[in-house]
Amino acid sequence: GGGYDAYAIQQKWQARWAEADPFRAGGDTDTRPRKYVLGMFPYPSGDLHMGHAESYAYVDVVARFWRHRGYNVLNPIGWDSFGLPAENAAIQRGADPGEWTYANIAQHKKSFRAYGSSYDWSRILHTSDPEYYRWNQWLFQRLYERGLAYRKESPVNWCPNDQTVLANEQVVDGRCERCGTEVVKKKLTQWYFKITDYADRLLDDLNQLEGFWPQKVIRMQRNWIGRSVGADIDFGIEGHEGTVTVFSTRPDTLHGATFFVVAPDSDLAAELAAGSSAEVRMRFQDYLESVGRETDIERQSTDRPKTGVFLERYAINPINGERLPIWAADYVLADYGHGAVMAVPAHDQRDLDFARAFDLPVKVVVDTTAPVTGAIPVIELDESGVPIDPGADEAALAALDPAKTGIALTGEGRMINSGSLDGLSKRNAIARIIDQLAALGAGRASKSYRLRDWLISRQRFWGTPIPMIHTADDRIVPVPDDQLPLTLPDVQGLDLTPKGTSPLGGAAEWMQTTDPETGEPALRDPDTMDTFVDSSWYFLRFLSPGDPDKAFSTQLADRWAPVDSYIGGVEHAILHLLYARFITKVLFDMGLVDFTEPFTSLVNQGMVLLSGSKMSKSKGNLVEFASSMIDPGADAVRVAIAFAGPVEDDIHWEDVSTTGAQKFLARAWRVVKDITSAPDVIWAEGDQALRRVTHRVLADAPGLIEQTKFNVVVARLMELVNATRKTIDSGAGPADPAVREAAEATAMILDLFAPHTAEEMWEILGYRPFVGLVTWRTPDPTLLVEESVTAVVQVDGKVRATLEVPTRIDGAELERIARADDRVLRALAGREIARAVVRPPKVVSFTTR
Ligand code: ANZ
Repeated sequence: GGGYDAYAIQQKWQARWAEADPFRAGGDTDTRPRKYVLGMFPYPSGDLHMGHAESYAYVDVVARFWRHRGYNVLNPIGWDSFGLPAENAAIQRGADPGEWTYANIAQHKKSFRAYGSSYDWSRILHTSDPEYYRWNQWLFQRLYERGLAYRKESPVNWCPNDQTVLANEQVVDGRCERCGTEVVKKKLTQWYFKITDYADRLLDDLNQLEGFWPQKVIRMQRNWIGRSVGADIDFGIEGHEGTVTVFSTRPDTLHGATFFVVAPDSDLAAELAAGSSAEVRMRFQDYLESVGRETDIERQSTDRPKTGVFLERYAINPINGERLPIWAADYVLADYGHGAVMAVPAHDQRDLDFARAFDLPVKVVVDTTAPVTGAIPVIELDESGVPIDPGADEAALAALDPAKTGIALTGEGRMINSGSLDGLSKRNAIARIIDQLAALGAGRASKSYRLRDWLISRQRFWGTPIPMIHTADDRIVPVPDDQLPLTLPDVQGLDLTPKGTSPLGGAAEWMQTTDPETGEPALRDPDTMDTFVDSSWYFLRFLSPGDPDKAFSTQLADRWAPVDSYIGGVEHAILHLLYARFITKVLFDMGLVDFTEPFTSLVNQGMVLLSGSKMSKSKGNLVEFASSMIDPGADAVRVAIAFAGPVEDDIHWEDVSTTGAQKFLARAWRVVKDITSAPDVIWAEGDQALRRVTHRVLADAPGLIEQTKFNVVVARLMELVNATRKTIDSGAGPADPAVREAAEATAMILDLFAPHTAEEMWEILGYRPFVGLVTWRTPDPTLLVEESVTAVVQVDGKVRATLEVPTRIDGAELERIARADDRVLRALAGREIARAVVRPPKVVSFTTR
């Protein structure tokens, strides 16, 4: 007797796995093909919740699947254990961030063991271990040598609450990604990684990922890099040495420029204002202060009134010598393009809004009523070779006057009022004007990117110390490689409360060092690195996590990397994935890896929601991972998650039935208990109908798993268990070989979702562990042939043909076959079918006129 005891089964198999460690990746001598399956490693902040339960359940499905398919699978786990959550928790509790971190990690490990995740437990890494972070420092030095790590003073995003700088990527809608505080700008000297050097490659290589990464992530990365193609144009400034350059995506509209705008917070604006009257200087100062309080988002918002200050200075249009008044206005950003624009109000909405607010002229240079057909315009020239005005429809154009309508003409058309450009299409006008500007030495084709360099300095304790030395004579030199790791000082006695400077600065002894070149006293850099540095290359460290001599082995990277299947949340669509892609390309350029993209395929799971919102501690709707498993058991939680819907969809936790999942598992287990045949039965002698169901599932499941349709596979397993039960109860009985065959297939496939139960079933079936290592059964093709029926085709009430068709044929297909049949065509003799009645799979009836 005895029922299905999820808890006992779980305990038993977790102990066996812990003892035998069966899921270690095979080493050098393993000749199987390889798969690297990786879940984004967790932050050890608090306990794991249902979002983790979901993500790591999917990871385990994929890892287990490839093992069954005969692959040598690498599926490691580690912790992204530096960062603000630990530091903030430590400050709140007055504790050591390390203690808090490692206590959480211990809890996580227990939870993953209790979940039955099939990790290679020999490869654990924690990024906060000196053995790990010394290689962040090594990486920093290599970037520094290549000119890819540099310091500069610039306005940075500053979170007044966390008292630290943030990368652009960590500012969401003008607020700190972590705490939601409004981010302000502050001028600081900081370390940057020069990711902009890789902008084109980061963008172009996204094409390779098309079809393997979610469309949404590719799109987000493209937008983030934000490449714009256009021209740089140099304008002279009256009373100013040299020229000022603007970036424009519409150099074709140069003749339509009627004023010039500089970002108020740019050096140029300050310089121009300084050369102006006292009154202008005062107005400019006031304006600058008010702009300093605005976020970039506010500044770019199109629906707020335009503001600005006329600087009483003039720019000179290089193409026609026109004087353009120069304004400082907040809609122009200091750190995009060159921080200055030529304003073309007729064809740019922002410029038009500004022109209307300050009564500036509007000059139309593109006739958007003129049709543009094809890429090559026909330009009529007069006898002196000047293009004849293509004849803009004056009335139609007048109706579109942007000065009156307030709507900028952004569409395609033909150039007008533009001298020798008149009549050209936009594309050709752009090519022509760039040539003309080049001839004048006043412009050239150019690109601009939204992407900024990656700011990596953080004024916090719990991170990788930046391995640089500031010498007494103001040089900045790297900590020599043989002095790495540069470990964190003891936290005892350090004040971690955020105050805008790094707590490491307070570690007086630690800060003192010597100049490696002169031996003179020198100071360390007190900042730590953004933790996204840690996660930008960790997938390589998993290949040899204990290596004391190098960050990773090129030879092992050749063997295992890139990651075949990467699984994690869409919240990492930009930051982590972009940085990892960048560092991978740098490592490629260093000759250390032979690939340029780190993650061959990417799966983003949906979120787990409770009452419609994302689970979080602050909302009080958090279901903790460990407690979720107590009652139904780990297997039921995993099955319920997999069954809840497509991987990429959100899961509404209140709709998820772990009870239903547990019942299903109990049913599967009972089938096995009821079997009376021995392992050596001859399957071919079993019930054919059940055999067909079994082999169909064996044949279909691999494709479904590869398409991450896990829910469909669970549904098919449920059908298989039901069919097996039916055969036991009403058909050939528990001794039928087909029943055993079905149960064995069930155990093997169920291992993907409910590994404890599957192992238990496998043992009851008379086999030695582990079902997790069993090779997928090859379906018998003769059992996959569709069953067929005879369909009849009538024409005007007379049977004209019979067809052998699959039982599961649909109406459209049946009608198509009937219409194409020779005998039917002969019976129709050219007459048209007026009505078709189709009843799949057996009847088609055509009526002619
Ligand atoms: C003249 C012009 C005429 C423009 C026209 C557009 C339309 P994207 O596509 O985002 O790259 N611009 C350049 N630098 C800027 C800055 N620092 N802050 C705000 N705006 C800036 O936009 C490029 C266009 O944005 C540039 O092309 C420039 O305006 C403006 F009919 O130049 B354009």
